Amino acid sequence: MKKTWLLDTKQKCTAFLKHIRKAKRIVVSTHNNPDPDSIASACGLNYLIQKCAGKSSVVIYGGLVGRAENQAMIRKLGLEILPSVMIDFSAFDMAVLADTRFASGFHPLPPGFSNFCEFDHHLEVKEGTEGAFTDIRTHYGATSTIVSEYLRQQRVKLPTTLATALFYGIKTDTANLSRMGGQWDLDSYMYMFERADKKLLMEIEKPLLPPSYFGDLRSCIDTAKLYGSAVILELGSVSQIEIVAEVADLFLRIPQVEWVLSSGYRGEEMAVSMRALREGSRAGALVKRMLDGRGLGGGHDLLAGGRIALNGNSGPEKAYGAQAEYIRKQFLSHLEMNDAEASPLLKVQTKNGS
Ligand SMILES: [Mn+2]
Repeated sequence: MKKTWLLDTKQKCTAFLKHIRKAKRIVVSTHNNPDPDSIASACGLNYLIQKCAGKSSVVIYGGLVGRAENQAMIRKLGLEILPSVMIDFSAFDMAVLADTRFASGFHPLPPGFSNFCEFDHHLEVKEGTEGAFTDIRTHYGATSTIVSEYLRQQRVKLPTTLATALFYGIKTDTANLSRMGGQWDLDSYMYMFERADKKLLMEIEKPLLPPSYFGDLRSCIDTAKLYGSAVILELGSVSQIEIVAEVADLFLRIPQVEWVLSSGYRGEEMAVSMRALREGSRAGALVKRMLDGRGLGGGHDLLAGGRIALNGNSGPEKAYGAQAEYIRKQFLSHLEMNDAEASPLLKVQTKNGS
C-alpha cells in the first residue's frame, strides 16, 4: 500500500521547519482544558522544533487539566507542560497551536499575538484568520496523527514516553479508531503502539479517582432525563468540569440512546458536551449554532462541545440555569421535541425492587 499522505506531510514538514527557523523563541500551546490529543500533539511539536530546527521552545496549556487520566498522562510520562499563567508571552516571538485554531479563541494565547502556526483537525474557521503556517486536516481523527507523521518523516528517534503520549492521543481522539479514522490514523496508531510503554499506558487509563468524582457521577444519574432517543444531563455545579464530557460518552452506551447533551459548570465556566450515534448527525455544527453569541462551540459529526463564561451579575448558578434552559430548548427543537416529553432515565426503585 502506498502511503501517499506521508508524501504530503514531507512537503508540509519541510515548509514548517523552514518557517520556524525564523523565530527566536517559540511557545507551543494546547487548547484550554487540554485533552490527550492536544497534550500529545503539543509535546510532539515541541520535540520536533527542538530536535529538527534546533530552536528553544516550551509547551503550555490553558485552563485546567482536570480528567484523572490526563493528569496521569502528564505525570507518568514526565511531560514538561506549564500552565499558561506562568508564561510571559512577550518573551516569545512565535506560537504554535496544537489541536485548535487561533480564531477559535479556545487557547491561552493573548488576542494580539499575531505570529502563529496552527495544527488541527477541527472544523475550518473563517478565511483570513489563519496563521502564517497551517496544517488543518479535517479528515484526520487526531492532531496527534498529523504530528506523528511529521516526526516519522524526519526519522528522529522518539523517546518511549513521547511515543506513548502520541499513541494515547490518537487512541482517545478516535475512540480506538472507531470514529473518524482513516488509513493514516491506523498507520500512525500502529507505529506509535510498537514504540509505546504498555505498562504506563495501563496506569494512565486506570488512574485513581477522588471520592468527589463519584459524587458528580451520582448527580448525573439522579438528574438524567430521557426524551425519546435523547438523554439530557444538566449537572449544575460539578467538582471537575471534565465530567461533563465523560458522562456524555458514558450515557451514549445506553441501548436506544442516539443523542446525549450534557452541561455543567465549575466556578464561572460552563461546559457543554454533545454525542451522537448516527453518522450525519452534524453535532459540531449544531453546538456551534446553539452557542453562537453565548460562548464557543464546535466539533465533529458525532462529538462536539463548547464553553460559556458565566460572568453575569446574577451569579453563576442563575446564569447556568438560564443558559442550560436555552440550550435544552434549542436541542429539543432540533429533534422536533419539547420539554413535556421528558421522562426520568431511571424509574424509582422500591426496597423490594418492584
Ligand atoms: Mn483532537
